Amino acid sequence: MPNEIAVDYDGLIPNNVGLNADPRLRRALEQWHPTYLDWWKDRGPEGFQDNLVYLRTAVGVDQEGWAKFGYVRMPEYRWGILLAPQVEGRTIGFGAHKGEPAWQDVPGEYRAMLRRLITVQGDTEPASVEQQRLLGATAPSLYDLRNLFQVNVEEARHLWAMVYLLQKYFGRDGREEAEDLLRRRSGDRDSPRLLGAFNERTPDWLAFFMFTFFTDRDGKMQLHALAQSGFDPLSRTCRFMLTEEAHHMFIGQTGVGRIVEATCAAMNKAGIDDPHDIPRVRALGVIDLPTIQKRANFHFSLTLDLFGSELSTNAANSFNAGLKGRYLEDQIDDDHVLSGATYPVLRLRDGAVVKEAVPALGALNMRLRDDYVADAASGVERWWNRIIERSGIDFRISLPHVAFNRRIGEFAAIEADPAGNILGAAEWARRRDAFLPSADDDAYVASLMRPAREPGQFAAWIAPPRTGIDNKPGDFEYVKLA
Ligand code: BYC
Repeated sequence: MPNEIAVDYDGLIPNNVGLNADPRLRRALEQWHPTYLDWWKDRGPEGFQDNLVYLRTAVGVDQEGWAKFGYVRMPEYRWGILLAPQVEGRTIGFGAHKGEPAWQDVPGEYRAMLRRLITVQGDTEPASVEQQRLLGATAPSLYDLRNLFQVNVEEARHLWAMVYLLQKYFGRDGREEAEDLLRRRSGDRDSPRLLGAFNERTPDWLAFFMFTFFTDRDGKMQLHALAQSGFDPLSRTCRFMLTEEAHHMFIGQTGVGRIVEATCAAMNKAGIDDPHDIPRVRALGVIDLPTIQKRANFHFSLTLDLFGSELSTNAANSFNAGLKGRYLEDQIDDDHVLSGATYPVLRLRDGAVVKEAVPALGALNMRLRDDYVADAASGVERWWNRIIERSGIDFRISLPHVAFNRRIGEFAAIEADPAGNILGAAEWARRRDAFLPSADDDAYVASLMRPAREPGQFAAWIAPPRTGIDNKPGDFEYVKLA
């Protein structure tokens, strides 16, 4: 039995899964490694591959001191396989197998379902790296450049986490899936990534921060649901991934927060109190609040699609099977089987949005999405609206209705405004640019994207952070460009 806290850091692949004692698996991963590096160089961050970047690397799995900081060239980053410690005597917490010992191997009857969940999760990780690959060229500071690369190397480590599961537990099928994870490409017409939002562009830094706020938060919710899994290796993997994920959302919430802060400060300095006076605000070289709202509308609605349909037999099956639980399943006070339970779901009935109680088992995607919406809404209040409020400007960023701009599920067939009023096609077309970023809005944001590359220098449209990474001072050289 490997020691599960100590990480073997000596071999090619740092790990706490006893890779040395499993030559077949080690060989499979070592064979995958060069293709992975080719993928990283080809589809990972454009440029900066030879620069030293001040990065965090996971070196342990105990809560205290699990990471170390230091200068690394990205291709030399130590992508490792790290599982949270095994919980002695852990049992399956929900579904038809509730109370049975957690599986240490793949339950044969659920093999296909489990492989699918792991593959979908795995696919999102390299997808996000691909989506963000061009942003380095326009980073608003070295601090932000470093944060981008931190997110990128850790999402890539999450790919390793899923590839480990596929290679260790799914034999030949798993190896093929692992190869396909490097073959699909975000946005590619012939071989796209599996989920919609991961084929969109991340064209600028506002999009990057919105993505890390909204879409990484879907990652948080889904990882929490998978961390409840009765398949113990998946649970342990996801628990450790969540440790890293928190920082990605921090980058999103503070990133947008810093943009909001720069806008409010510039408006106050210029004596502008109407946030809707867009030409005057833009003349200051900052991003007007209505454009930030429209970007939030876009990323939020796109991310809601990642939860799948409100009513889903896939979700019911994976819950019943004990593979994917609810958010914080182990803290919910019910039977964890959901026999006879109902859950309120928003549905489209005779052209109106109504709430209907449906069997809870079929509504698990909706439930996870509700938990997500609450989490995102509280982040918007705490991180963005508080800054606007303190500046005295009369504006609030709000999340649009869940029926707004949807492509998956109950509301895919209709158009609704951000308040949830259903619109006809003509009215939607006429008003669309008031709800979602227009070509003009995007062009304005794009015009601001010029790099700031001196230590301590920040683009005018974003405020500096309150504290540095690893408590470094404001003018710290997070990326050595020389
Ligand atoms: N786009 O029953 P349905 C992250 C498919 S993010 C395209 O409605 P289900 C990260 C679905 O696959 C978290 N297709 O939904 C964030 C199914 O196809 P099949 C990623 C979609 O299956 C930032 C069919 O429609 N992890 O980690 O209950 C940076 C009917 O599906 C979409 C996970 O998602 C879509 N948006 O739920 C880096 C967890 N939605 O199978 C990383 C694992 C649905 O019939 N995945 N479809 O061919 C899952 O739990 C589920 O697959 C989903 C879908 C929640 C995604």
